Amino acid sequence: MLGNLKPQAPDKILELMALYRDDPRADKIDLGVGVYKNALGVTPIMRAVKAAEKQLWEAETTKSYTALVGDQGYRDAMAGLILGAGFDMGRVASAATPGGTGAVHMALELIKLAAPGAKVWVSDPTWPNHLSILKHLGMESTAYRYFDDETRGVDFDGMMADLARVAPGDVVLLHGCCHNPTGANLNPTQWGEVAAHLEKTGAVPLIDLAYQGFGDGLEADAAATRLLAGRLPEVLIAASCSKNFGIYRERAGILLALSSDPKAKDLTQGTLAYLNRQNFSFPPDHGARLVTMILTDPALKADWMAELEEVRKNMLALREQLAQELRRVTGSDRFGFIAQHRGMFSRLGATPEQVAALRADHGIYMVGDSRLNIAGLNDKTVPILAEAIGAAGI
Ligand code: PLP
Ligand code: TYF
Repeated sequence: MLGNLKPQAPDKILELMALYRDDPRADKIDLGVGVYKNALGVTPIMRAVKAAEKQLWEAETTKSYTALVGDQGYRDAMAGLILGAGFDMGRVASAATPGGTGAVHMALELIKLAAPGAKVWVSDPTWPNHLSILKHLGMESTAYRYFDDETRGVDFDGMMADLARVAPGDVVLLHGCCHNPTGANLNPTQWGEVAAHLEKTGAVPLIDLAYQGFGDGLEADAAATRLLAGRLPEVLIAASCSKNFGIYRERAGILLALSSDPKAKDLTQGTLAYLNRQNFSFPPDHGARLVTMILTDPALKADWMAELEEVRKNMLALREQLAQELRRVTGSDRFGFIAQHRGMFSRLGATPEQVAALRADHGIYMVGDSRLNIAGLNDKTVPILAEAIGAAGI
């Protein structure tokens, strides 16, 4: 039986991690996988997470099962973080999931149950796992234009022209902030136009929110999600705690499913419990519990927010420095977009050959589509990268 399996295409980002690990060069630079690293190249455990873990170890009296959709306290705290304190929580069905990936997966399964033929529109490009999960679930997807190869910003006219073809009940997958892999994001006016268009067409947004707090701040990064949530009758939100709490391996995520009708909300809540049970039964609790403790304890929350702000500002400073170094090396402003992009990633716009040359000649690892992880840099390696980009003629 098992011999009949067909090999599956490997994840290129994870493959790159292995290549980097096996490179013996001492001065290699890892700009591949989307994990935050400080100036020492360490992915730290955040102070508030350590403190909450200590408290939890003292106070936790049982590891018995929670609920199929996870702990109520976690779901409330996350809904508040994402949707804001004033939101009508009566509209929100939710389920804790294993990471943001689990939330994306559950959202797509929910769509499949509710609207079996629904087509899912995805940005070109998008996070490769969106496409592979859609394919795995046998769901139809269509790409909409998103990235402008010339300006390295959003091709908004192209995007809206493509989305003009969405049908009622189609789903449009949007990155709530910090687009992965490009780093290019819609401005508030453009988000308003997207909201109006979805309202007019009756298409449902699925918002992937994996980097809240990594772009312009916790509130600003949730603004587009809140705008859509406030204007549209149905909205799906798949959020991750991996990055903004730095708890990647704990697998904490959440799916929020908003409806405007109490009967639909109750049906959705029951279906989320059903779907969790079919897939993995109870979701992981440890990371979710730490998140709940942090979000509900004013001192822990203040410390977490302060550290997240340091992380965000560090990435912004690296963006400014890299744009400036590239201005010096190339004598032009054509890399100015790096300072405009937000989040961990920027797509440079280099060819696969140029990306391969950076790796072979300089030990600089970025994803084949020329996505680089800004957090993989520090103030010493920024000039080295800028020189290498110049030498590769990018
Ligand atoms: N969505 C996007 C766009 C991401 O980049 C990530 C990153 O890892 C995720 C979802 C989910 O991450 P995780 O499953 O590790 O929480
Ligand atoms: O895009 C990234 O690098 C992150 C981490 O299968 C990641 O989102 C990469 C690949 C993968 C899961 C997570």
